[in-house]
Formats: sequence, C-alpha cells, structure tokens
Amino acid sequence: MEFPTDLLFSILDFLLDDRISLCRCCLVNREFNCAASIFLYSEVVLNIRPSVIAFSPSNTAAPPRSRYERFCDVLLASAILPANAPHVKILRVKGYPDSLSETLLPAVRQFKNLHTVQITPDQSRDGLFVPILDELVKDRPSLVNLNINAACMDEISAPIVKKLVGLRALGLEGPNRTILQILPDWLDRLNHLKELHLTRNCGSITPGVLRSLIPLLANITAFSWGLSYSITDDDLFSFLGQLPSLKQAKLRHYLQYKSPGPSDPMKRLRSLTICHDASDDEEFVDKLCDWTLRAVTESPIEIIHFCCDEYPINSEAPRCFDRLVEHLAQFNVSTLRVLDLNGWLIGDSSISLLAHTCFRLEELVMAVDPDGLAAFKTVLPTMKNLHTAALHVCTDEHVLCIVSAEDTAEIMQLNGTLRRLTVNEWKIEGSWVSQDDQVVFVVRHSSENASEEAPEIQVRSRSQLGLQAPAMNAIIEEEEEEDD
Ligand SMILES: *[C@@H]1O[C@H](CO)[C@@H](O)[C@H](O)[C@H]1NC(C)=O
Ligand SMILES: *[C@@H]1O[C@H](CO)[C@@H](O)[C@H](O)[C@H]1NC(C)=O
Ligand SMILES: *[C@@H]1O[C@H](CO)[C@@H](O)[C@H](O)[C@H]1NC(C)=O
Ligand SMILES: *[C@@H]1O[C@H](CO)[C@@H](O)[C@H](O)[C@H]1NC(C)=O
Ligand SMILES: CC(=O)N[C@H]1CO[C@H](CO)[C@@H](O)[C@@H]1O
Repeated sequence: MEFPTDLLFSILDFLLDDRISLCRCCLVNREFNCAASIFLYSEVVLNIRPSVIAFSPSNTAAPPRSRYERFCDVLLASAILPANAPHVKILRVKGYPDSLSETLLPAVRQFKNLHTVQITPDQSRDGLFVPILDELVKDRPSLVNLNINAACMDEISAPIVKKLVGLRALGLEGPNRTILQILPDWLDRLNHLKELHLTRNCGSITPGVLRSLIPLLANITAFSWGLSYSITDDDLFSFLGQLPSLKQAKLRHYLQYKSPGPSDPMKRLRSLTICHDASDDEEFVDKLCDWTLRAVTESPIEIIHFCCDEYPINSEAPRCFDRLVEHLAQFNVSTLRVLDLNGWLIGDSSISLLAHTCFRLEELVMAVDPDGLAAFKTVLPTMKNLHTAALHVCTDEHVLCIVSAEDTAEIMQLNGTLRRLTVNEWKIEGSWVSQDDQVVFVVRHSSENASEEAPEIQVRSRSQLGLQAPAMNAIIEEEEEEDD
C-alpha cells in the first residue's frame, strides 16, 4: 500500500534532529528515500579537527574521531552527490581548518540552494575562506542567513562578503574594525535585512559607530548585542529605543554604576534574552533587575529569558527577582507568555502572584525554595495555559527537600495543560495515549532520543484524581510571529 506523501513529510519533519532515524527511513523504499533525503541532507556540519595535534606534543597520532564525527564525514561525502547536493540548505563550518580539505570547496560549488551559511571556526589563518566566499557570492539568490567570525573579517575576505546583499539575517561574531569599516556601506545595500546579530566581543564598537548604524537599521526586527565595555547602558538603550521595528533583542549585561539617563522605550519589543555574569551579590542582582525593567518598560513583552551558566543554589540567594515579578504582574499581565528566570530564585508570594495575574503564561522556569514548591503545587491547577515548567528547588542545610520522579509526576497530574515538567534532575513528559480501549494520561522520563521509549512513571490514574481527558486543543502551541 502506498503511504500518503503529505503525511510522510509531516512525520519526517519531526525527525529533523534525529539523523540516525532519517538514515533508516532512507532505506525503507524509493519513495521514503526521496522524502527522507530532503531532511537528512538539509544541514551539513563540518567540524574540522586540527591535522597536527598542537595541544599534546607527546601524542603524534590524531585521536580517533567520535561516532558522530565519522557520521558527519560520511554525510558530507554523500551530500556532494548530484542527487543530494540540491537538498543542502544549511552549511556550518567549525573547528580548526588549516586547509580547505579537498572536500569543502567542491562541496560548496555543488550546494546551490544554501540558505544559511555559518563560518565560525575556532581558529583559522587570514584569507583561508576566500575561495569559499568567492563561490558563495556568485549567483546564490537563496542565501539569506550568514554568520561569520574573524575567519572572514580580514582585509581580503571582508570586501568579498560585502557582495552578499540579499541577506535577511547577518551575524558577526566579534566584529573587528576591518568589518565595521565596511558595515555601514554594506547595511545600506542590505535592503531585506531583518536581523543583525553582533555577538561576543563587540569591544571595537564605539558609541559613535553604534549611533551611525541607527538610520540603517529602521527595518531590523531582531538584534543581538555582545559585550563592549566602551558602550554604557545609556548608549545601548538609547540606540535600541531608536530602532522602530525592533521586536526581539538578545543583550549582554554587564554591571554599571552610573544612574540611568533618559532613553526611548522599545515600544514593540516582544522577546528579550538577557545574558549576564554569575553572581550572588545583592547589589549585582538588584541592578540586573533594574536593567531588565528598563528594557521592558512600555513594551508589549511576551517572552523573557535569562541566561547564565551558574546560579546561587541555596535558598539564601538574593530575592530581588520578586520585584521584577511584581512589576510584570502589575503592568504586563496580558502579554507575558514565557518567563524563564533560569536559576533565579523567587518566593512563594511571587509564584501565587504570577498564577493569579499572568493568565497567558505558557512557560515558566525558576528556582524556588521548599515553600515556593508548595505554592507552585497549590496554584498550578489555576494556570490554564501553562504547558512547560522547570523548577530548581533550592535547599539549605536546615531544610532538605528531596523530590522524587514520582513526586514530579504527581505535580504534572495536578492540571491538564502541563506537558513538560522539570524538577531538579527529573525531566518528565506527559501525554494522553490510547491504552486498552481507553484514553489515559501517561507520564514518562523525557528522552533526547526520539527513537527510544523512556520508561513510564507510575502515578495514581487521573480518573482517581477525578480528571477528564482534555479537548485536543488544550495545548497552546507557540506560533511563529507574523510580521506586521
Ligand atoms: C580583523 O580580524 C582579521 C582576522 O583575524 C585580521 O586579519 C584583521 O587585521 C583584523 N582587523 C583589525 C583592524 O584588527
Ligand atoms: C526598509 O524597508 C523598506 C521597504 O522594504 C525600504 O523601502 C527601505 O529602504 C528600508 N529601509 C532601510 C533603512 O533599509
Ligand atoms: C505593558 O504592555 C503594554 C502592551 O500590552 C504596553 O502598552 C505597556 O506600556 C506595558 N507596560 C509596562 C509598564 O511595561
Ligand atoms: C541517546 O543515544 C545515544 C547513542 O545512541 C546514547 O549515547 C545517549 O546516552 C542517549 N541519550 C539519552 C538521553 O538516552
Ligand atoms: C484538564 C484539566 O484537568 N483541567 C483542570 C485544571 O485545574 C482546574 C482547577 O482545579 C480544573 O477545573 C480543570 O478541570
């Protein structure tokens, strides 16, 4: 029997990150092979190892390549084949290239339909990518996303990349003066550009350079900003306030003591990601909260993410984030959908406040103390849109709070919309499945590997809890923002 093609594409779309399963699909039959190849070859990643191991002189032989790296090698080799090359949409080059191994240049020649190119090696010599860039600027209307680092910012490479004028998104990791000099001219010709990401070390960008970009960025909807100690908060916020189309910002915070001057609010900002240093110092956290509030003031903010690698992990952690929550609950209840405080601690009253006011909340990530955990359990049934939650339960030596997988599963049972829940090390997923002529709610450990089924966690059945199966539309999925 023939499998409906539309359905096949929808199913394969789920497997996009599961390359091994896609490979298996290619072996089913001709029809599957054609369809699965489109997904399998859509992204090619080249992570090049150094050919001479500079780090360990005693070791002359290169270390064996991992299973995944060997898989990538094989994938690249077959991606070049004429039947597969047109499927390659995304090319990423990383690692330590010292030559463009025989494979890369011929491969790029074949990949005519690339829409995304990332060239961000950890190290390379000047001019190494010139042949690749020369190839990319030739007749490639499909190429719309470019992300580069120092490897393409030397005197020869920069004028070549500048010829790419059809870009929708441009990422410059650690932009230096060579690329910054050509940037205004380039931006002037990038008429379709919607996203500009200036990330990592932005130390070469002075307040004057930043101001000079403003008139060129009127159509920018997403902007990222790395670290530059020569740009003050006032410089940054006054720049951002003058970008009339800005909806999404990812900003690096660093601690400053000067009291804020006037700046325009970001009137259309929907999504804010704040990257910051680790600290458990009250003053730092207090200022970080002020900074965040300054960024979201008067904006219809929907999504807030904090990112940092480390957080204070005892329940004595600074409590300043309660103030942020109070503000959000007071002013922006109707818009907030995602609040990811990452490891920042908020108290039980903030949790109740969020539940009672921010009725649109779909995702919540935070640290709580044992009282906060109790508060979360109490208010969860009232949070009608919450489908994802992650809690880090902070304890101190006096109050030990151990949460088991079963406890976590019980929390998920408290309401019908929660589908993904993480409590400390437990990461679980719930779903309604049909079992023995009945529709039952099943909770499993969530697994990164789609192909492996994780063991089920035993909990009291929902019928014992008096719950009904929800309507199919109970889960509100995040939708792509329409440009308006
Ligand atoms: C920018 O980086 C490239 C690559 O490292 C280098 O060749 C170039 O000299 C740098 N430009 C400046 C002005 O430092
Ligand atoms: C913004 O987009 C409009 C319409 O596409 C275009 O006419 C205008 O030149 C663009 N402005 C800038 C600064 O790129
Ligand atoms: C909250 O969001 C609304 C848009 O829904 C916006 O008009 C308002 O200024 C925001 N308020 C604050 C204080 O952030
Ligand atoms: C996923 O599969 C790989 C290899 O098949 C294994 O090494 C890894 O531990 C698995 N991860 C999880 C979360 O099960
Ligand atoms: C689908 C589901 O179980 N929803 C419940 C969530 O919690 C509220 C309040 O207890 C119940 O009324 C819903 O039935």
